[in-house]
Amino acid sequence: MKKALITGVTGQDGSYLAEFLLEKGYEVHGIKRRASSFNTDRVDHIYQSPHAEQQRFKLHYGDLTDTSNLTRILHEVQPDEVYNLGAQSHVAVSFESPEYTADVDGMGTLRLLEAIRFLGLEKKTRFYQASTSELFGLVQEIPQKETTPFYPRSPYACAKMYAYWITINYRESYGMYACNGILFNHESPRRGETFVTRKITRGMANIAQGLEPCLYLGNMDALRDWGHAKDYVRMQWMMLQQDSAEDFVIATGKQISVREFVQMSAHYAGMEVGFSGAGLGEIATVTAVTDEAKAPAVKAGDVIVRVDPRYFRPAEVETLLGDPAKAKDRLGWQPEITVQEMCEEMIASDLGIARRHALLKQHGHTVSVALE
Ligand code: NDP
Ligand code: GDR
Repeated sequence: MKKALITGVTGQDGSYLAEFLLEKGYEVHGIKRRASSFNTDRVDHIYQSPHAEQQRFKLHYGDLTDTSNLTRILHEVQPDEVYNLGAQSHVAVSFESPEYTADVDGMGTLRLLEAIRFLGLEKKTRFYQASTSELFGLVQEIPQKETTPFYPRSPYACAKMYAYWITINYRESYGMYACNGILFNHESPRRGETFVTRKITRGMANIAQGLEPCLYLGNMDALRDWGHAKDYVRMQWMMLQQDSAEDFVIATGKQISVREFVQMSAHYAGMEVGFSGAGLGEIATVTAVTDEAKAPAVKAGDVIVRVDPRYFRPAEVETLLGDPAKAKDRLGWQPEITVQEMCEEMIASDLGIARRHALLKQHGHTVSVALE
């Protein structure tokens, strides 16, 4: 039985990857951070009791800032594959906590690679690094592919740039099977609530159900190449099953704006919206309610989106569009879920949550619906 170790197992990708590897018959080990309350929501459905006879999913307390902890876990597990998905992954937050982001996202990668080498696992353990389209930042070429020059635009992207190169350096210096997946944005109902797609689907659902009057967003013009996390974790595994380690861009090859994602989300939540004004004064107004069962709390004329400069970033990545041709040609990988299907799935999930919250609220319970 192959063994995999996933850092960031409690995150969006970690949870989908753990499911995927368990289905493939792996023994899956995950590193979770100690928190003052449970933080395992995304993996609770695959949790296996340590008292069960054949436990194939095991969680270890750990942190990417803690070298001795990482070394001990690697020594104990002796994994065939390590997926380094753990990170302070929010670009805007990286401007608030640049040093911590560098420590976790940059140095954390080095700590893992060096622990693998120190333990003499460099010929056994294959290593996947969660690299990012944010490396392209101020884009130098459209669309972006494996050979496009980088121009990082945030502390997050700068930290990930170090991680990208140190992964290649360990491959070239020590013959490790270590590779980078340069993944463009990927989302799902499990996406963190403060990333823009989830913020929008959650916002539309809450507004439709009368839990919030209005959603506040930043740069509505930003263009992203959005795929589904389920498609992308499959590719993370495929990258570790090749004869030799290589780096791949993973993307859909299509992009839409934040504004278009708002329009699509509103549509699946039973509302049509129109945009007016510009810059800080831009608003989205409901032009029609198409499904009253989904959006009982909204009427035509309601303003449901406004721009708030607090969500602008000190340096912005305006446009990202990936070219996944290498992944398709070499590995036969193609995304199966479109952005429309993904958005519909996210809205369905968030409407379910919003309905439960609305019901609780009706019965006098306090519910947290903050849209941040
Ligand atoms: P999430 O933010 O959902 O998950 C991040 C995970 O990292 C969580 O499990 C989190 O733990 C964990 N983590 C955070 N800090 C530490 C730390 N100090 N030590 C150990 N673990 C830590 O991210 P995604 O699942 O969306 O992304 C996975 C990886 O892929 C990240 O590295 C991200 O930067 C990268 N990436 C993501 C893309 C995307 O569009 N989703 C695109 C390209 C790259 P906790 O649950 O306790 O917070
Ligand atoms: P990103 O994702 O920065 O691309 O990083 P995010 O969803 O945060 O932002 C995408 C774009 O939307 C604009 N935007 C807003 N963003 C947020 N979060 N909140 C808002 O209110 C808002 N309004 C507009 C942003 O300015 C940006 O242009 C994600 C993360 O998963 C990274 O870890 C990963 O590496 C990259 O994707 C690829």
